[in-house]
Amino acid sequence: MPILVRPTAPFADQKPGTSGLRKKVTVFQQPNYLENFVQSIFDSLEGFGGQTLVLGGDGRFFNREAVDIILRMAAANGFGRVLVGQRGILSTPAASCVIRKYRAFGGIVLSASHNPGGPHEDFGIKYNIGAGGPAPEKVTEAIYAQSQAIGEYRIFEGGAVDIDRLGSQRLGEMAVEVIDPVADYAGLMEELFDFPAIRALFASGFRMRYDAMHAVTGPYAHAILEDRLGAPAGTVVNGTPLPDFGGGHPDPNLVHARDLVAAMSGADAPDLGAASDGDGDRNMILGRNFYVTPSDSLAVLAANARLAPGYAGGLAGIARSMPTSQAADRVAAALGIRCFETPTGWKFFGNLMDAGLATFCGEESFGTGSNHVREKDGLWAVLLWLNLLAARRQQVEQIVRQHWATYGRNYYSRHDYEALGTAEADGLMADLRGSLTELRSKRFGEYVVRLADDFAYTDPVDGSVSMKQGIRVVFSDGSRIVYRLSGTGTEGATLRVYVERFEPDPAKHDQDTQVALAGLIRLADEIAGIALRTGRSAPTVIT
Ligand code: VG1
Ligand code: CO
Repeated sequence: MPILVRPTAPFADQKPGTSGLRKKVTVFQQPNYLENFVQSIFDSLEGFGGQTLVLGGDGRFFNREAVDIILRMAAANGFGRVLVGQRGILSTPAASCVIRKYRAFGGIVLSASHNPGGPHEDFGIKYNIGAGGPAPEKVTEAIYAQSQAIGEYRIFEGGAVDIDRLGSQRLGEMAVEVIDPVADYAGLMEELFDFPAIRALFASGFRMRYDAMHAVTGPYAHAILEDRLGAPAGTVVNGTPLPDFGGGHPDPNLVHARDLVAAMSGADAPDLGAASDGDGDRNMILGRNFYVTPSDSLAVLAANARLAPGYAGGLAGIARSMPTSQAADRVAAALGIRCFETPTGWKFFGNLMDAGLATFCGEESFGTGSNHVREKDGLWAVLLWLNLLAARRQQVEQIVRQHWATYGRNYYSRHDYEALGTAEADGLMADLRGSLTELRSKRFGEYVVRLADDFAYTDPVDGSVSMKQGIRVVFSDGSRIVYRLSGTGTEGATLRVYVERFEPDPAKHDQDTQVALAGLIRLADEIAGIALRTGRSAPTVIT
């Protein structure tokens, strides 16, 4: 059998970040670059001989080429079978669903998520474990270690697979099953949610606009919202996945989904607006003239979870990433369930879900999900919103305002400073770290520092420790400022500043978020010297 063993040498920059290895397409196109990383994944695993691998991606530029290489390498390394999405497509949550359903050994997901795509934009690759979730740190560290010691890789030459054609094929000794990327996932959604109630909602004239941003969720949204749930044709816009996402930035937030935001304003706007990112794991929820902060969305969904058949028995617990607002904690307290605070990145939720400690998880970065898979899931969040709108028959805004009236409002915003110099950003964080002791005893006007630290997390299930997960400055009234550097970018550094203030008084729930947080935003700059050190007078993106 034509298995070739090719000599190679390490690339120094193959350390996975918050969510896999993300680089410019041109970096991945270098001879052996992708091959090295894939071989490093396989070399760090044990016992996959004859087992099943799941493979798919968000359809961005270089997806097909990468699928072809990975299929050949899986065959040469001894996998028994690969389940690959037709045309090489699988959204991130669908990949997780397929890994779990078919008890695969693991999966490889090709995506740079919300980063732009195209010949000069970004590509990414991530390994997911058999439970369906992103590999935990000990696995990504092992992959990186392998990548720094690699001397050869194995690839099957000869034969070809047609990934456009559904069904079984062979590549050498290995079976390749080309699967419908939507069917398994859509079936799972139907088990979790009250489809008849949502169908009745649409039949009653409820209007929705779902912006797939020319990314992977288009086919999923067409099949589920329009075909199965009876939403009128045209509900899904930008529903054809394109390798460059139509030149856009497939990031569902107020800045990059501005067409949707515009369509959702005005008296005649649809009742619900939603969007997903490049690989389908993020979501943004809008009501008519109303934006739901992702942190609030997690809290509202948790408080209403029992309305969906899949969660009628209640939640075991909630988990949120540290920078995510504490709105969900209040719901957990009211429900009498536990709330966990993890570092940023979905990989930290896996153990909690596997151990039955958390049912819902969320991040401020437009990520929400549950234990139905082990990834965040954009369309899942949209369907849960639809389910609760169908059950409550209120507008999105009413539901959120009632939530605030019950639990209080956590005013929350994230300010991103993109494309900073790496040395400049590292210096800012290092100095902040150095000033923690001094900060601990400080008062800034009405704000008295109660805690200042660099967040460290001990996983309650396996005891693994993750250090340096973000600087937090917490004040005596519970307000917080959090600083961390992004681990998903491919150019320079991005500083993220997260600001939160709790307001219990319903009479004060009508303020503009930036106005309500103005004092803390000023303080965030004063403490870190952002403007002074970076010369930036305003953030690049505010969410
Ligand atoms: C960002 C978000 C984080 C999310 C990660 C992957 O990471 O802040 O919450 O888990 O992206 O999401 P960072 O390190 O850039 O802050 V996705 O949809 O890009 O896979
Ligand atoms: Co994503």
